[in-house]
Amino acid sequence: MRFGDFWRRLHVSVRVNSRLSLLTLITCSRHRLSSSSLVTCTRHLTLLKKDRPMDKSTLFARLKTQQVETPSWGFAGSGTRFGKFPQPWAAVTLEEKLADAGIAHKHTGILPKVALHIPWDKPTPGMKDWKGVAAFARQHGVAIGAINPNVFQDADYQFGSFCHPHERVRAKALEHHLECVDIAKATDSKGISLWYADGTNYPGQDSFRERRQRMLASFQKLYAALAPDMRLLMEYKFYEPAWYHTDLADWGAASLMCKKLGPQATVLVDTGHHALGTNIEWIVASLLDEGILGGFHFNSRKYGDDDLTVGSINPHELFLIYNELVDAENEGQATVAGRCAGQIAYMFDQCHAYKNTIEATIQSAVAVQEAYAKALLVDRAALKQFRQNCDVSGAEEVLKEAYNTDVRPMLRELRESLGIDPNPIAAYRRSGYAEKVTSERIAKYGSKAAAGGGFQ
Ligand code: PSV
Ligand code: MN
Repeated sequence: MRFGDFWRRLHVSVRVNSRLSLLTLITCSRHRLSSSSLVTCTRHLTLLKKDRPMDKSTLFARLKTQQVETPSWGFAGSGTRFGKFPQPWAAVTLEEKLADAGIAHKHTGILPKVALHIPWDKPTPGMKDWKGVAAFARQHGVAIGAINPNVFQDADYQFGSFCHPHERVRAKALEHHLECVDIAKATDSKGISLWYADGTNYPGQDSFRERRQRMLASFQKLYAALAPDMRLLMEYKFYEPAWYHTDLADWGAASLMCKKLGPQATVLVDTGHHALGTNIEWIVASLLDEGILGGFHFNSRKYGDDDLTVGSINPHELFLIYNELVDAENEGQATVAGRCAGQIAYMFDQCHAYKNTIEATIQSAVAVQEAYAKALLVDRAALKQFRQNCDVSGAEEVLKEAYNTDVRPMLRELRESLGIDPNPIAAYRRSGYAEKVTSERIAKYGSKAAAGGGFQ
């Protein structure tokens, strides 16, 4: 068949029955089209929007399952490592952080939990204790998410926490972790989120292997204290604040540690914790395949662990990550990856030194919704077929087709169906909440409110 005849036939077949989209794709690929003809092929695909791989009600049902935890510290004042800036709207107490988190959830509908960082977060006198914290959170429409121990600020941890050469320091770090397990029990939280600044700054400073063994021994004691429905979410990061080596530098180190501990130990991917150019979506796929991916800290970065608003720098990367997650989710209980994907704790980990904290949180929520929606739109049957045919551009075009879809109208409709304003940032600005808390907090803390507390 001549090429022109092929396209004429294809065009007719598309018009006759839009349900032929998969067939169309397969035909395109069977005919080994050149890349320029694939562009035309893709143009034809755009005619088939009605024939999306997922129908609207399934798509909306899936989107409604999306939930992300906000970090309490994301509502607090912050700055750079060189200084802090006055952010008069920033929350200082845990009550204020939870109230702000409740507002971010109210405007997005996908942020129902708040991760706590201990001891940055403490019950206020009005809350009395950790049960009171959970009750206060509920009053603001949110629940308590992962509990983050902090073993990186106290002077005792200068040379490490779980890896420290001194038993006294390791015991102190363990005690703090056990306190966090108790906090999780009291607040009905199911996750202990772990990150270690442990590492060395100069060659020869300490034994790599001994540090690793000390860390494992501490983790084993922590693991033994977990409730059966709790999980460890182990974060890795390749550098900072240690500049020579880091004890949990990458997903391999974290995975090995988790495997030694048991099924309640899982790896957490913080998108800012990789060397530039690292293919994070491949790491995500690998961890899913091993059934060991436990959570995410989403944020954006340009250079290092920049903690910028999700989706602000590389939304395509976020889409590719979600593409792997959806691929696994679609397998449901049938595979290790599918079961793993169903249990992931999604969180943001970012600070907002230059933006209103709640607006940045809302922007992040919208960014993950868009990435997830686009990933759900990937025509997986077509992708599979193109892959099978080793049709590289065909497969890539399937992803581009989904990525380039404007999902904003769909998400506006979704929000309306949930009784939420379709434009969350505008609704938040109209609500006057920022002005209200800014004047209240200036009255309470002065005009330099939250200028000095880091993430606290
Ligand atoms: C470390 O850079 C990290 O990503 C960990 O999750 C910490 O707990 C958090 O940032 C503190 O901002
Ligand atoms: Mn993190």
